[in-house]
Amino acid sequence: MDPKADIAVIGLAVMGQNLILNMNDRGFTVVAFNRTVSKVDDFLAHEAKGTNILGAHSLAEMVALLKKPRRVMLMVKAGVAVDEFIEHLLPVLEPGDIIIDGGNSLFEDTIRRTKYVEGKGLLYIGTGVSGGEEGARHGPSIMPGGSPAAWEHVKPIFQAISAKVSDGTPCCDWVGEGGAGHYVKMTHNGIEYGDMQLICEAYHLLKDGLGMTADEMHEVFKEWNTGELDSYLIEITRDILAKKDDDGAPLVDKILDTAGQKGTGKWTVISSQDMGIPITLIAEAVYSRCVSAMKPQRVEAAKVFKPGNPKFSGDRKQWVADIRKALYASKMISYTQGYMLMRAAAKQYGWNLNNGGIALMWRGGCIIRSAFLGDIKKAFDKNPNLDNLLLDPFFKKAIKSCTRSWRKVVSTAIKKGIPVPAFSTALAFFDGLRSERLPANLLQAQRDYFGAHTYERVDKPRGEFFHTNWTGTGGRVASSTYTV
Ligand code: NBP
Repeated sequence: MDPKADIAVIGLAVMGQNLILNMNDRGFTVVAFNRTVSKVDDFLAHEAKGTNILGAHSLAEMVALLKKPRRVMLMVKAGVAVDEFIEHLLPVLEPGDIIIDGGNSLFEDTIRRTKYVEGKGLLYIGTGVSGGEEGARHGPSIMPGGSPAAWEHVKPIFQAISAKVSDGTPCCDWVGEGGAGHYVKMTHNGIEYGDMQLICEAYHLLKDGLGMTADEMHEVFKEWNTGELDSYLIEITRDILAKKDDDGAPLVDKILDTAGQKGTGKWTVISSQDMGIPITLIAEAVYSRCVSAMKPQRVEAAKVFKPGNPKFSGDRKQWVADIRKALYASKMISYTQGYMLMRAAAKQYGWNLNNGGIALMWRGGCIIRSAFLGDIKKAFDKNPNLDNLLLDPFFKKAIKSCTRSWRKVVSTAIKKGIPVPAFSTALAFFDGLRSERLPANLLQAQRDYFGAHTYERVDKPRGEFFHTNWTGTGGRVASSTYTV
């Protein structure tokens, strides 16, 4: 067998198959393998028929077909399947060869695997791939991290198959060492949860607050997709609202209102807790899916706590404009929080993240692609060390122009009993952020009262800690201080 293949892809489910076809279209020779080997022949006989794609029936056969350094990409279920394949691959590969995990792996696993594989003399890449089936086939957003020495070997393939922005720049660049690629992909998915929840809350307000039909809402989202909210998720919402079931009724109305999740939103929130970064909007988006899944309890509670009239009064056109602004402002908060998280993670794990590059990678191909990410890219181009997105002049002005509508929408939704957890947590975060003084002075007093946790004083330098014997019966010993 001639070693003529540029790359091997293991895993012939939806992502693997489409990435292989994409690589083939770009002129790369790909060898396909799958745990259930019969799927290789099936793929060659159908989807890959007439292409240059090769099939292998064993790992040894696959490896023999690869040019050196060998590039082997796993597109299998995240978790043990990746560890198992690494164990099977190590004996058949050589030092300098590259194992790539393109699945949605937890970044901590990628940190561990990078070290492990590098320890065996090979190189490792953990890469986020976003865009679903369509993206994988025609151009995903690709976020690679891992062993820096591997990048030059995968760069030509990854950048060729990735989505491109309008000037042709690929939505794929090196993210950073170790688990950086999967961390950025995880944050992308968390932001995706947030964007979807925001759109769902806007839909809820239009539907119940304004009593709009699916066709009317289709027109609203169509209009929204032409401006600052222009994005893939608004676009598919527009199309979903126009879709009719066989009986001519809107299909969306027939879909059970219980949301599923695969865990990447949860991972983002867990990491934010570890890092002490408030990504409140993504957290609410994850919890909102959990609330939606409590359908039987909701049905019972709805009988007991009957909702009142949810209808908004006043100018409908104005309400639509206000909801649009509330959505835009909340979205700015969500991305601000997401970038705060990535910044903290980069500091903690020693990654040199390129914030503008991340916006560019997300600009096309992935589920959160939007015009908005172009504005974020510009903000980081102007100031690569921007601490907080809201402090960029463009976003400062943009959020100021939305606050009146945002407060009106959130307060009216609360009065009318329409849940808007993401809109309202975004506003609460914004108000917290712009409060020079928060009530945490009282909180520190409480902590010191019951646990001798100490506090700092406004009239003393930072870093000096005080303890008060609040009751006169406590001891003189304070608890140690630490920050979570
Ligand atoms: P799946 O996540 O459904 O995985 C299917 C593949 O994993 C098959 O090749 C299957 O082999 C293999 N596999 C399983 Br399942 N358990 C295995 C095990 N214990 N050992 C070895 N192989 C095993 O496929 P997918 O939806 O194409 O996703 C692939 C990866 O890409 C996942 O990590 C996913 O989270 C990620 N991703 C998916 C999307 C999407 O939109 N679907 C988007 C972005 C990223 P078999 O054929 O023998 O069962």
